[in-house]
Amino acid sequence: MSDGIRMTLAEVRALARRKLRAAGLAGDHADAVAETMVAGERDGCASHGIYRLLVAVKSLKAGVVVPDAVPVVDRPRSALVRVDGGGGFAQLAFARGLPALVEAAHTHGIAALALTNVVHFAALWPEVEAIATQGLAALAFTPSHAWVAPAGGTKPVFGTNPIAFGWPRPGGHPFAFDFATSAVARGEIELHRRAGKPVPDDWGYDAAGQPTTDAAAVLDGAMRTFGGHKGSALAAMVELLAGPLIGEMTSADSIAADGARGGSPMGGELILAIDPAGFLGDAVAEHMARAEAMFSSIEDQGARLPSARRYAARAVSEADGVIVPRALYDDIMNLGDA
Ligand code: NDP
Ligand code: PYC
Repeated sequence: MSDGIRMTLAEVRALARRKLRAAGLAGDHADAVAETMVAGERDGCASHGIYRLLVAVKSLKAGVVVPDAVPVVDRPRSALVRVDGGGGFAQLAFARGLPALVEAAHTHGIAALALTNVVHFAALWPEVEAIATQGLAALAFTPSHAWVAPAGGTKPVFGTNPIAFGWPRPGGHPFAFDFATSAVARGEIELHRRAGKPVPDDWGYDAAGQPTTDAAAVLDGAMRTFGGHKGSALAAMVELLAGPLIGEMTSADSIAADGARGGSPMGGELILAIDPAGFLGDAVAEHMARAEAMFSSIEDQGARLPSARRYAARAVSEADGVIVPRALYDDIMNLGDA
């Protein structure tokens, strides 16, 4: 096949692990990081699938990430869980904090998990999905690097600052969404640049502050928020909740700390988990049914739920595997082996 390589998910997982281990990442981190890349590729999220191998290896080679960091979990209050990731990738820190977050949410009705001192390059929906499958509503936020101009400006202040939400559904996949507060994830613009494709002229500005369709010029200039002032305010909220509130870096701090090494964002993530039984007690089933009625009223008119595309892609990938673009596959193979 000339334009892509078909791979099973097991092959994608093995490839990701091998390349991460070859780049010096400890085994437990390599396993956790590989899982999010497999999840992205499996669910048709190209910007956060196996493409992220190039990004993660770049961070490892640049010395931005501590390859053998040991996450340390503590409980500053009984409903608050904190994991100091020790400068490692966020995935293992999340995995180490998840059981305590779920337990605290079931105990108190609501709980928060702060990841600090982590390097973050991943999508957030695997995290809210993992929490929602345990019967909890979930919200997650993380800043990134200052790449995005506030509405009304043209100079980067915010990160691409995703917000993710998960809602448990009886007998089915959770309702979930996960999106950057920028017009599009930066990874999507990077994929346009790699493919030599123009971007829409409302995705960003060049370094002179002019709208442009040149992907490379947007990457060197400033991205735009989605929804004008609304996305801009949400981006600021993410900076505050997953930055100063948990003693962590803003996106401006992160890009300054990177010092032009080109690594992934450093800093924190805030994750909230809410147990519906906390407010509802025995009436949970009745009110969850009302949520289901709302989902039906969306779908019954032909609109789709967020994540419906992703779950459909998942079913196909699990049966047939995925197709990795040839140029990306070649770049991954050129990363070197142990
Ligand atoms: P998209 O615009 O691709 O998707 C946003 C969400 O909207 C998804 O949940 C998607 O569901 C849903 N959606 C899309 N179209 C429709 C529709 N027609 N009807 C209903 N729902 C719809 O996301 P972004 O480009 O903004 O972000 C991509 C990823 O990048 C995210 O996973 C995010 O976490 C990640 N990211 C990570 C960052 C980090 O710092 N770690 C920074 C920025 C982004 P579906 O998937 O089913 O299409
Ligand atoms: O695509 O904007 C992005 C992104 C930033 C960090 C991880 N992904």
